Amino acid sequence: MAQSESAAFAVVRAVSEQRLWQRHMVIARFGATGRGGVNRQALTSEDIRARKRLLAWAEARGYEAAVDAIGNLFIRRPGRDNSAPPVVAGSHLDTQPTGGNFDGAYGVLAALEVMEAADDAGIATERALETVVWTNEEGARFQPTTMGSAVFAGALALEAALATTDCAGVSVEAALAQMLASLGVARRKEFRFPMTAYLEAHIEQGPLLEAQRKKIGAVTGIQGLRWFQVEVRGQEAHAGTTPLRSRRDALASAVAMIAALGESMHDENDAVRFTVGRCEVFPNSPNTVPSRVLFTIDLRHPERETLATLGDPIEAICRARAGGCEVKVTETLNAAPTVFDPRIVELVRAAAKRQNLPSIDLVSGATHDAKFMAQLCPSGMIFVPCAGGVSHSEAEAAAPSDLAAGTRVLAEVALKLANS
Ligand code: HGY
Ligand code: MN
Ligand code: MN
Repeated sequence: MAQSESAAFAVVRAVSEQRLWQRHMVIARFGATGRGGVNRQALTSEDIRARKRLLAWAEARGYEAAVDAIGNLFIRRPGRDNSAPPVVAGSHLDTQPTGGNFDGAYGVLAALEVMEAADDAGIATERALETVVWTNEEGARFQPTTMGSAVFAGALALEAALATTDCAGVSVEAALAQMLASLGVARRKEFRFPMTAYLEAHIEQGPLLEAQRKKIGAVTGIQGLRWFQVEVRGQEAHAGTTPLRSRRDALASAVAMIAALGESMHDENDAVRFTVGRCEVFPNSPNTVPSRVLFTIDLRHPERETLATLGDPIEAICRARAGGCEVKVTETLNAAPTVFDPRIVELVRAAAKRQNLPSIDLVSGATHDAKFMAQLCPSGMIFVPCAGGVSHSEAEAAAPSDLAAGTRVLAEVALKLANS
């Protein structure tokens, strides 16, 4: 057996299900909602505390930590040849407001577990292994989603990201400065530094693996995604004295827009994913005609053409229902469908097969930081089942044995790439 294979298999055997699960339970405490889920939004004190806990585990192993200018955090286990590009694996620690304990956290903890299993197995790698925590993958507090990896990959300007504000008017720049000061990580990393490969373990956030009794998803790609913000500006007026015909009611116009958009997105095959997830009304008083509404659009589909056909008319549809209000439509993210490097996908399939884990190929309905990494280096993802396919919910659940199985596949693929 080749030395690199025996090294990979030794690390696979050293993966600890118990340590991995225990780490999830510790991270779950940061932002715990008391209803089984978590609210650990990007750059909040909960996000910072979770990162500090991760750093403490890393420091205990002597790993090196570094951050880049958007706060992406990298934890490095050196290799024999530290001039060679590392193999990087990871995901995100920020969550939705009513998030689960595995979306993101799993990919970070699985990557760290691979590094620690290599230590426990006494295995050195040719190339360094790095664990990455991407900043603001969820895009709940600050839009858009996958902000940290988009800036890293050059798909979003750092200045634009830093200027983004949350509902309370706090900027990414201010929140990031607070986090970096609190983390105290001195080393800095450049954007787009060379990597041998990028890997991300993640719960499927869909029903296929569980329904087909499979343990591993060899992810071949990610569906495309377009995010928009629509701002409607009308005129405040008295609810009791202002005739309807003379109103410029921002909410009435926004409702008409959303209804028309919903009709335009209708799809008999139910493949189109159209969501209006946020709607802010100002001044949000029962007896004042709303003067300002801001709502978001999340549009997804596996085909680039359909994303164009459905997404391009959005502005015109909104303007046609302005009802005397001003309308501003801003596209905050346009990510084409991603196809992962077939060599990485094949390594995932082969590792699952060797470890007797039933697997299927699948395209991710959820988006991930891996979509931007696929533009920079050979990238791929490993999915594990989650209960009922439920995610972005406090009911999100996964089995310790499934998380460990996915981590063992990650270990085999990462070690083969690090010693290839
Ligand atoms: O929105 C997504 O697909 C990801 O889970 N944040
Ligand atoms: Mn995620
Ligand atoms: Mn998510």
